[in-house]
Amino acid sequence: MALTTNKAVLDWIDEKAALTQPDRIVWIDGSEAQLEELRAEACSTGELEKLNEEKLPGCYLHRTAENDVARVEDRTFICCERKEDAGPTNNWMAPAEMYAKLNKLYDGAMKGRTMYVIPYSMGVVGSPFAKYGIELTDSIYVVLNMAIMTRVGQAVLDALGDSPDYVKGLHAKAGIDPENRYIVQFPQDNTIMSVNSGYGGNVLLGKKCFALRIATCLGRDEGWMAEHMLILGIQNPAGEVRYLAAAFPSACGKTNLAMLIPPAHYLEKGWKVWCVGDDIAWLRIGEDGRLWAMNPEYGFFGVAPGTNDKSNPNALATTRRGTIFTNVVHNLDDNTVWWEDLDKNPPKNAVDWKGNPWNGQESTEKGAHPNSRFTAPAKNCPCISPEFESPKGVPISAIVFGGRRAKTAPLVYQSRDWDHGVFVGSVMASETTAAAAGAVGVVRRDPMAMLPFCGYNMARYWQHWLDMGGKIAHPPKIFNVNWFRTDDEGRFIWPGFGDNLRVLEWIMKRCYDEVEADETPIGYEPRPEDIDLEGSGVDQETLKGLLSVDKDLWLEDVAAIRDFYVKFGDTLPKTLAGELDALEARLK
Ligand code: OXD
Ligand code: MN
Repeated sequence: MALTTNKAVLDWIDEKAALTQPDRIVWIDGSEAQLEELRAEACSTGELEKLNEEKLPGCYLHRTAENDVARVEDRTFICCERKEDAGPTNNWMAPAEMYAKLNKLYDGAMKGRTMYVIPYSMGVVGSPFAKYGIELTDSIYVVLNMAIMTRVGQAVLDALGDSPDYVKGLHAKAGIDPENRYIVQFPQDNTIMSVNSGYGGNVLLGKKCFALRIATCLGRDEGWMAEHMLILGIQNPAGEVRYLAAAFPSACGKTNLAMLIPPAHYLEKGWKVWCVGDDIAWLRIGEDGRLWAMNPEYGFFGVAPGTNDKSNPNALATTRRGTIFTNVVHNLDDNTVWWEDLDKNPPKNAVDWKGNPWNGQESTEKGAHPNSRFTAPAKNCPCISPEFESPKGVPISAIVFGGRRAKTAPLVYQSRDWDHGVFVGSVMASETTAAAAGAVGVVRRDPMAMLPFCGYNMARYWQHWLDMGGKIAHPPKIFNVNWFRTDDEGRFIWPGFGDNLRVLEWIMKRCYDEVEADETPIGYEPRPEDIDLEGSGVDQETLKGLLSVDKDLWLEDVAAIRDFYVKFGDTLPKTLAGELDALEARLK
């Protein structure tokens, strides 16, 4: 039975049901009883496996198809009327053409299946900052993941009332055919269509598709920002909590930073770090003229391999109950899960991510897929912020950009002002590591870590950033960090992980005018004596090296940035071209 009388919602569902032809339609009310029934049904068909209730209460294992293990950027489209509005960094097709193509793929795709109607909220239900969506899907796995990642159910429909203002999402697994897999955003219709995939990043439509791609367009039109950023609160010994939002390309330790545990010396003094979000921030200007950030999600969709008691004990603790694991190793001895680098004791009697028998003591093959995931409730996190459910979010003092650079970027620098900070974000880059296929050390530009997530022309998105700067009375200060400088043997110089708090402390002091800085051609840098190194194993000389700026390397980077900017032609904001010229002049 329908859970709403909202005509816009009912008409749209009728239309999509006529297209996909499911045998039945089930509305997700958000109750634990209904979710429990769905878990049982998924276990009975093998879609999920129930894990050891004592060791991992409420946890389940799922395997995707082998050809369906990651986001598919080459099959992700932004469909607006004019190609130029999608910009040079997005795949584009005209909406009419894409709808025609997709409608053929959805035609009868749910025959013999159930269509689940998931009403969900990005943000606290009822908050003026929340936005609502409805995802139609034929996958119980999607329903159960959405119920962890977002707030779902009747309360969302009640809050939506009769309004047609919601984001429409249609997902059908169809044949999981990679040749016909499409992840498509239609910003003008607030519509998302995903077909032929069952992998989280492609099918949990609230996440990248809505909260970033569609939301960037909403933010542009409504005067706010949707960003691929973690949100962190840093509590100093005086008990005062200051917040930052930070964007990093993948493989830069974003989840680890979001759940950072302070070094012993800081813990003794009374420092604490609170996680508000690990992936997405919606930023709005508050009545006080500051920028406020809220995490629109309700859970974490984290990469499992590499998560362990040392790298991220908070993330590991978060996954110990109510979690869905995807494509990890199944340990048959005690019906638990394992992944590479969880510990040094891989199970012998196990099943790998492909569903084959696997002996971790002997096999040379990886047991878990490198992109295997946990979907875990944010509230499980031992350091989840008391402000996590705050309807208006938290006030942001600093925005931090980062990347993985072996030599160029120093440990930390502060931008000269907002416009220069936008420039710093627009040229964000990371060097490829041996972990990824392809050449090592190749610089990939990933502006604001948004390259695959910006729902419109990236150059106009930069202009939106610049425009926002003019509207925020008390804008956050903007910084860049690089935890990944290496020595001549290729070893990391900075210890990273919890020790990154030493840098964040300096950043926060800068935001509150509590510390001086040295002006350099690239921005403001710490005086080495202003970073607390006690117990870090790093001495002041080494820190000086980490803060050094090699002008020749920077001039090479300036040339590379010019090449990158050329792609955007006339749409490139003049302010950014000016910032690049000014940087070059300062370096010379
Ligand atoms: C993610 C991503 O899964 O950025 O969060 O790819
Ligand atoms: Mn992400």
